[in-house]
Amino acid sequence: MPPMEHAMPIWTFIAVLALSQTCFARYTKFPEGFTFGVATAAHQIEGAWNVSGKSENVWDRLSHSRPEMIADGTNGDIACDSYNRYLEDVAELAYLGVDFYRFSLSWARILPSGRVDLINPDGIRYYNALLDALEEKNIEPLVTLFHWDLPQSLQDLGGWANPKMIDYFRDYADVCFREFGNRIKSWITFNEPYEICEDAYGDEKKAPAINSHGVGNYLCSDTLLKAHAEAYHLYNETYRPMQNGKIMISINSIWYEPQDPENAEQVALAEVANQFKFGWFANPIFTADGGYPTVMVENVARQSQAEGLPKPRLEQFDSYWIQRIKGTSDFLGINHYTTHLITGAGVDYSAQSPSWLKDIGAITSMEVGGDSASEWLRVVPTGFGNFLRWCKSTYNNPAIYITENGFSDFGTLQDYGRIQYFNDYLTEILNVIYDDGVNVLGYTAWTLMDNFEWRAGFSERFGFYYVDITEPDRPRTPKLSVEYFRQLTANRELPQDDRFKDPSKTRIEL
Ligand code: PNW
Repeated sequence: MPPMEHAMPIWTFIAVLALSQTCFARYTKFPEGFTFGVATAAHQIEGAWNVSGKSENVWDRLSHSRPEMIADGTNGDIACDSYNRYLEDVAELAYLGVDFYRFSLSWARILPSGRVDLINPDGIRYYNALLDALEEKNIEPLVTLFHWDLPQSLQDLGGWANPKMIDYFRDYADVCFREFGNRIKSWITFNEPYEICEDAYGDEKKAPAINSHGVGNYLCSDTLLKAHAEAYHLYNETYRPMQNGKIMISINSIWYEPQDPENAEQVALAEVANQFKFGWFANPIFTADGGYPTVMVENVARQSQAEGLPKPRLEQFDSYWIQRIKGTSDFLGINHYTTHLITGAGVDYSAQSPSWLKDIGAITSMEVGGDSASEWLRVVPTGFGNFLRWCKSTYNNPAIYITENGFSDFGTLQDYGRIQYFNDYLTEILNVIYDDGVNVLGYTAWTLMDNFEWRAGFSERFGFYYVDITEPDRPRTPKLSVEYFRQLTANRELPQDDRFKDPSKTRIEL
């Protein structure tokens, strides 16, 4: 056959060039010093819910007393059995090649009464054993103090709606810093304050499902932000000089974008929604003025007045607390999964009265991006890039760690959807780092293995490893994404390997 028949016609060559501009990532290599990790949370993986001195927490209570509230009726009694199988966890982490492991401490395991009158030696032993195993594999711990599993005894006193929780949290943090701070150099106080305050107190999407909409959510945020600040100051003044670590908070965003970027009303409302969602907790800590976002204080005041209340349901912090809360995080910890749209002004019909949603005064829509197994999780990588640029400009170019990002499916081992999600979201990180100078220092994938996904039980799966919960020894099977992430951490570069591309997706044939 004459060689010419193999040559590429010029128009094909041009098409390939054009495609490479639009379809392929412009940047693939992560900057020097950028770190990778994966995350879990105690209640979602540990199990051993009532052994070795651990007491009941709010998720034990909800899943036992109201199992119909959990999609598949499961609970965290055994979960992934990490209390017994933590060495398997660490072996998997080592295989993934991560720099750090983000996990959380179970308050009810360390302090069964919730208070410091009794420190449970088995709880301390368990976390020390996990820390030993991580140290042996050279994996840095990044430890969350509170990932939603409040001791039920403290919930019985009102939980985060009770201002006394500021002291209880500080005391709990004190025990953790003292017991583990010689080897934990990175702390997170709270995981996702919005989900705690809005979902668990303002709604019933999370335990303890108080559903005090428009009231309990704001009582919670007052307490939680003060508790965070007190833990920060305790660390900063008492422990940092000896232990030399860092401490931050992880805030979740659903990023809101206008459905029509040309529509000025939608653009303005999207900003209001972002202030209500992310700014609620970020503004008090990461802005120069501090305090709750002005638009939030004003909107709630207006609504409260219309409701005939003598005082607004949310009030600005006084000047003491504004100062005390401001600047209390060494990094901006971001959990990000998804973007939703704002379609216009008005009261969302799903909004109860009063409520956070009604206080915003905007209509939201999820008609954007690709599907996942979770109703709320739409795949919109460009939203992530836009959100990170907004963080840079809104919070004066903070140092950022992505402390969670991930994708749910129903448990397939050939998890091309997850790989594509990671690849596209990581591409956005590279773009904002190199094109916009956003200071992202590290990335945490959610999650090591399929685990107890709160009210979704085990019906939505976010893990690198598939976990068979019908087997007593909870066997874990690597999904294809394990290989993807392993290649990423080994080369510090987005993997280009064809085997990570979904063969069922139509390819452009040249
Ligand atoms: C996080 N959203 O929750 C939690 O930190 C994890 O414990 C959880 O398993 C994981 O994400 C997956 O759900 C979120 O609506 C809940 O954007 C809701 C949202 C994001 C994260």
